[in-house]
Amino acid sequence: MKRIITFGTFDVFHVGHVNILERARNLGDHLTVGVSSDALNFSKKNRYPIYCQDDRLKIISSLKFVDDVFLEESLELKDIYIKKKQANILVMGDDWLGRFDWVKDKTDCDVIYLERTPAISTTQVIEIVKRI
Ligand code: C2G
Repeated sequence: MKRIITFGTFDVFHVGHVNILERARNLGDHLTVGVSSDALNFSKKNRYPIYCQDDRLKIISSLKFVDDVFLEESLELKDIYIKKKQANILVMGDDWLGRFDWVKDKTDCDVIYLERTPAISTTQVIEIVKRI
């Protein structure tokens, strides 16, 4: 059984999020998703997500190709989460290309970066809605 893990904020959920989660799940038999906490987002972007962490966890856990969710509290704890969840492959979008290669040295987990879905992002959706 091949276990996949991925991470993200998944704020203002959109089709780019669906696509990466679906493709991640298709690489194996089980998909765990680490959903970034509100505090982690604040520390990275200096603002809180539009949707709170409980709502984002609920949305992600309701998807048919997601088997398990948990809160990601730090970007640097990936090796700990991977060992705990017994993941074989870490999947990230290619906006993170190379950023989590260090995980390969600390765990038995492979790291794969998948192409992002073009022309959609949470930031873009927020900007469009602001202008309406
Ligand atoms: N994504 C994508 N295509 C888009 C937008 C996003 O494939 N058009 C992917 C990203 O590459 C990422 C995932 O969807 O793999 C979640 O994206 P974000 O919510 O923007 O996640 P981020 O804030 O980058 O948090 O530990 C890593 C962080 O938790 C990632």
